[in-house]
Amino acid sequence: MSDIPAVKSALKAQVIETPSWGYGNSGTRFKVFAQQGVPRDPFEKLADAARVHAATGVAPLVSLHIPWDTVPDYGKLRAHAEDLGVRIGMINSNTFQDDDYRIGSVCHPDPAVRRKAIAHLLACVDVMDATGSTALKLWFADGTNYPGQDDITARQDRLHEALQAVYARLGPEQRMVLEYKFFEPAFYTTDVPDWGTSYAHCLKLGPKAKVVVDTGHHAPGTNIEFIVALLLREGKLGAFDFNSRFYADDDLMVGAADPFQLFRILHEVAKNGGLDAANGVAFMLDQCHNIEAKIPAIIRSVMNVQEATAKALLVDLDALRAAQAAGDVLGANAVLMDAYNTDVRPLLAEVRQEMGLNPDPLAAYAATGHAEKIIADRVGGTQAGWGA
Ligand code: LRH
Ligand code: MN
Ligand code: MN
Repeated sequence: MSDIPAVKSALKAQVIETPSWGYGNSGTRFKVFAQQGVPRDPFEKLADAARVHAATGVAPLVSLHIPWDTVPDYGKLRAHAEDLGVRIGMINSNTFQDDDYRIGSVCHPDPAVRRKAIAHLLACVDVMDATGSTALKLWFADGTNYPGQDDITARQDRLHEALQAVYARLGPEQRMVLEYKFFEPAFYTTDVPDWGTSYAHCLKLGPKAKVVVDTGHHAPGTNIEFIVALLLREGKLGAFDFNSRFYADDDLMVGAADPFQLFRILHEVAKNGGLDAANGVAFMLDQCHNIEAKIPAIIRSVMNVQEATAKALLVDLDALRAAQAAGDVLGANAVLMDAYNTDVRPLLAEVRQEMGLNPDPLAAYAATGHAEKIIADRVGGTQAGWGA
């Protein structure tokens, strides 16, 4: 049987980080649908993120993307976040939106382009210093489109050199996480296509470098929970970028496409100590909300992660291990399915009430009138950064 007070305190302690770009306008390469009331600058993105935290109580960190969230004074941005009751989370680098990066950034054959890309990554560490952020998130669009276009091995060497330069710049409390993605925008080779490549680089760099698992970055049918279990076992799971995919990097709301997969992932996390703060795994959303209202969609996403986490925490591990040891295939599967099929919404409502929150975060947000106020106050919101 599960220890309900322990489950509740784990749920209260969970931190889910929201992405600044999720609050801005976004779209596909076909169309960006502008919504009314979206933030016009990073300060307003933080204000919206603070609303998500106020409604859910578990989203105090906001991830920034540089240069999408460039401001003249990061100290001021940090103070603004703290005034709102939130903090700056991971700093995401961006070496994919400059003409110079047409055939790569840190893996580019021209050393001058590589130097420019590395300078950006180091500037991101400066932003960490100024905002109090403790993690740099790296994702590289680098790769090739045609066989023979560049040397696969030489590109790995260039990647290592760049990563090492950034690693050396990290302060004692800072770390870096390296994200992989199997394709897009490159279609023949990608320089960090999978967890194995990211892991190999992080291992070489040292303990401050870990792997990011973006749930949308795998080929269909990939067993993501296996990757998660393995990385946790090796002490190399740094962060999640949560989202849902039906086809490729869809960036839809986490838990919308496949809540069972999210549960299976969180079962591995919960079972293997990944929820313990000491393990340092960051639970981030990396989503965009092209056609739905953004703040409610982010609240819903936070709730989806909480529901999957609650179910994972309800797995009767003693019964599971006993069934596994006895070779009871159906019995073991039934233990897992019992937890998955539990309606955890009443439990989460209780958790929220005990935290002094409205048990229904979406209703709590709607009651604030913020949605109407931003439509009236903000004209000409900014784009999240891509999809123009
Ligand atoms: C790349 C990615 C990466 C970027 C974000 C905007 O597809 O997942 O994390 O920083 O999208
Ligand atoms: Mn991502
Ligand atoms: Mn992505």
